[in-house]
Amino acid sequence: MAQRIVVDPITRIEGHLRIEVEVANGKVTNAWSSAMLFRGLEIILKGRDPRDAWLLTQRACGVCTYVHGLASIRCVDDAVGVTVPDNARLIRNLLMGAQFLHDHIVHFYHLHALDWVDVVSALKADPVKASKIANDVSPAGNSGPSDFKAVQARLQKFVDSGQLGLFANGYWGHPAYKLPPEVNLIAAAHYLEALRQQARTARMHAVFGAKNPHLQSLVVGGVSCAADLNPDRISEFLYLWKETLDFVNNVYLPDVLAVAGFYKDWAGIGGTTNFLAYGEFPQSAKEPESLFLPRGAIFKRNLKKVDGVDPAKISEHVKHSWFEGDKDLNPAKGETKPKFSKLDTAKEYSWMKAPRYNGEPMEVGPLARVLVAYGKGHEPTKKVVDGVLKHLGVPADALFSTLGRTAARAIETQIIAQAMEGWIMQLVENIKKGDAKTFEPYEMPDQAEGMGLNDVPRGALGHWIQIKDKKIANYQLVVPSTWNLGPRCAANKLGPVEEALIGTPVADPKRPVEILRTVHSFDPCIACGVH
Ligand code: NFC
Repeated sequence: MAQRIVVDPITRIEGHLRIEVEVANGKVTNAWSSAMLFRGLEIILKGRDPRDAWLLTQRACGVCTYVHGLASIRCVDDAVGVTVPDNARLIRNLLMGAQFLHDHIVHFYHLHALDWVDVVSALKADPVKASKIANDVSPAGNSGPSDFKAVQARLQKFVDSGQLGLFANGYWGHPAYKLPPEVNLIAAAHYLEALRQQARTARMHAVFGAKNPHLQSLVVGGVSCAADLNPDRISEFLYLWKETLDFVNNVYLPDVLAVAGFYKDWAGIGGTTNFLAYGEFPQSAKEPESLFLPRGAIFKRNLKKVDGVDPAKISEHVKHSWFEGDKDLNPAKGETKPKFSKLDTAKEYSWMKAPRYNGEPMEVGPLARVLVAYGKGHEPTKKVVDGVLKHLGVPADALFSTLGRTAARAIETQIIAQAMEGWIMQLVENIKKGDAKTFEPYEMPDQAEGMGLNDVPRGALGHWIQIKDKKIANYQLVVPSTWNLGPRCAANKLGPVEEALIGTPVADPKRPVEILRTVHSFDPCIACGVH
């Protein structure tokens, strides 16, 4: 007989998410994803100066702290018709690159790893054996047995105190955990190391953005950190970038591969059907042609055909959401009229709208970006993806899964980190030539429309603005977590996370760690998603 399980709230995410599933014969047969908070940024923005929109929208989130700032600035750049100088493009790319590195390291170690790693089991590990395994996985990332012993002692202290602190309330000892104690110990040690590394990585934002979270250096027409284009600041950025790149190469990617080797069954669980990437990192003023990570849409998992993206095909549905009406609107003409009733999975059950592309639900995020790039034959992506598939001994089809999504995030972290070196060097070359321009003047029109498309850690992000009398007449955000975690649409098609959950095994309905694995693999941010 089918049984309903509710996980509310899902923790180790940003914001408040409720997941309800139906389980029959040990597998999920139906799922509902509910965002349980409302923000109202689109309403707050009305009537304000378009130049302030980025400061307000950046507050949509403290995790992807920069991305709404950039989406908004690009949207207003588009509305006023300004092309930013090369240095501004490069600084914006470097800040966005730093955002990806920070976000993905935090996601893997601090938000997702404990779905796969049993920290309590690490107490049983042999530190000498752990060090030997760590050496086989990545000699450069290895610590000696005494370091592993010290980590074990720290963990033992947590356990003995009866207060597991940051490891509290895990499903420790659950049969779905498959790692040997030594690999659990390595991962637990790297969890702690990543806490230090993410703080270092975040400092890249402080170099050209004054602080993190919520950077200060964007302006319509460019960037305002002109005084920071000097050798000291650039070297500081370069140092932090190199330290992070080493961590990604020697610790993060090897850890993901080592853990994935024990969970290959998850290469057949948690997949979706359609994928959308706006692409990111313009390499010139020409978009989308110059984007380092390409733009594209994939339907029915067909990697041989990557379609272009037409923003006119985007719409947001509200039939199953707590909003007035039942129109499916393109965001250029979107509306935000909240109307709460009650949670009813047969009717309305979320504060998120349901974005659709050409009427279809689309997964966005690392997996979508990697698939689009791979399908388009993007060389840096092909090289890393083929290496990972070969290492794990799985076919490309394995990417359409929970494991594929988690691997794609690590894969793109390495690809983006490597590409950042070129952008830093271009900046240096420009300055050496005497080009220090960071801003292009513009006139605010009385009336205009604009659109800013970004691809950000959790996926495709778009902002749309209408300006009237030099003020914001309408503003809409269509956000990665809304694409991934939104509810059913007018045609009752499931949202991507709802689809991905179908077929997930659940060994113990009281401790549904398997549900967390798939939900966390999307790295949900409900604060962004409801904005
Ligand atoms: Ni918050 Fe996000 C932005 C989301 O749009 N979803 O990367 C993104 O948060 O993390």
